[in-house]
Amino acid sequence: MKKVKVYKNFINGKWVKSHTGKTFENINPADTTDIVGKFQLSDERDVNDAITAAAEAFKTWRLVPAPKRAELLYRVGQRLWSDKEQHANDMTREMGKVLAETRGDVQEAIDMTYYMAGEGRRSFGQTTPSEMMNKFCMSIRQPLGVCGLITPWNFPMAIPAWKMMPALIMGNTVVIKPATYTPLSVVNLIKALEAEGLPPGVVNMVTGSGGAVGSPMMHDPRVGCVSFTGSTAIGRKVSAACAPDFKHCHLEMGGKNAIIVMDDADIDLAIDGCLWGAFGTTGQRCTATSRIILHKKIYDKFARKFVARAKELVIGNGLNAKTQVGPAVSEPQMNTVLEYMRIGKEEDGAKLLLGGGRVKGGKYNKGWFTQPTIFGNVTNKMRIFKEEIFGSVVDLIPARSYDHAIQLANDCDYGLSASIYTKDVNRAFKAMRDVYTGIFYVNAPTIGAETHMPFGGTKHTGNGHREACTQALEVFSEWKSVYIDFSGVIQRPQIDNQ
Ligand code: UN1
Repeated sequence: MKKVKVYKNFINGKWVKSHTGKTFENINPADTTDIVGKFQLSDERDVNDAITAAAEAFKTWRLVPAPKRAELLYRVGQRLWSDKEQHANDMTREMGKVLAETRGDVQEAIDMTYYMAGEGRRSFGQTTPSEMMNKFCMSIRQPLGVCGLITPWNFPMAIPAWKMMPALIMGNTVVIKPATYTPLSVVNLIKALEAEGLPPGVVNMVTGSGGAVGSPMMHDPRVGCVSFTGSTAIGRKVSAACAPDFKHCHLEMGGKNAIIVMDDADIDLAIDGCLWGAFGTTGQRCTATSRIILHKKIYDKFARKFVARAKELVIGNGLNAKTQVGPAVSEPQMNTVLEYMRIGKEEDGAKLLLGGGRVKGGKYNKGWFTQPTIFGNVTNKMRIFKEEIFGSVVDLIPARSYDHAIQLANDCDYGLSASIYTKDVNRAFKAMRDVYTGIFYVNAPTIGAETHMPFGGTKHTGNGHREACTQALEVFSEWKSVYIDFSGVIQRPQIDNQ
């Protein structure tokens, strides 16, 4: 038998074992006989070590000039780019999504690294006149200290980079808890930082469960900021844990993203978009398309063509170049998706148009494969309309009119991403205004956000913050307003100048 590699935690610049002496296995979801590695099953003692190291490193890292911090990030971006193929292979093995997409994931990490490196020479504040004579006003950003990052398995390198790079460029230090299904991609990211000379303690990684690692991290008073991407249920707990100390708390949670296809849309273009939005990444994106709202005039035509195209999707191991849809990330995730397929079949009035179960037989038995599944005649009363599934299931929902379509799109607890397919520019602008989400697309699917645009959602998707772009800097810094009085006399604003 092949020897399984054991990976360690990264604390204070060293790769160390957990205090528990225990490990957990990282298993390839396309082939469960393939063990990707063993990782430390850590507990609060390891978290404590990591926070101590990060708090110590903060004393010096915060004083490194931001353009110098940026130079390190530029080098890290270049290194990730050179090693992209290896990182993509590792990621497909641990997460399951196809190689083209894991290359995209690494690229998104590179994009964010370069973008935030650029902020090293910007991080603009304001200078503004004072209302007093001989006095100067400016605002500057200051770091928060130790940032605790809790990252998901669906974008195993991109999302850690989304959080880590703005935290670092602002002068914070980091403790990261990677998702238990995909820690290798975070190890790869950290190795790039280490190889480029990151000082000890500036970034620390502790692997393990949410309860044993994430929870002590978010409760520790030395942590100034927690950034979390994951489910709304866990996000609520993170929010509650941060509240007593008023920590910065950034939450990026669920979605139930809708594409509206109007009667004047280019139907083939819309079908391409809906296939990619719904079944790309096996539907395991927060931004995945899970509701397709169709104007009644084109409902039948769209449904027929869409089902025919979805039937042709090639399901399999993401390492195979022909594969279009990989497995679910894990057995529990597959079971959740299968449960929603069962619920859908029992919903009163919904019609199963395609799929509805596990892909079985031959090589598929070794992995967690679910069929691309389409339900027709879905209404807003149904659970499959309302609840996030995070898998290869999509609803077709008939709408009477534009107004009805908008009402259906908004009739949802989440508000991450939405889209409209139409050739009518007036309608496109109206929809852009009327759909209450953080991201909106015209004639493109709900997935595919770029790193220099704010990323996040309304309602139960988020708590008002945004990742990416300069908005991410707000999460990882505090403003300080500075007044410099060079008059040599006491000056009282609002009093002496009236
Ligand atoms: C996510 O699913 O959590 O916009 C992130 C997209 C990707 C990021 C998705 N760039 O689909």
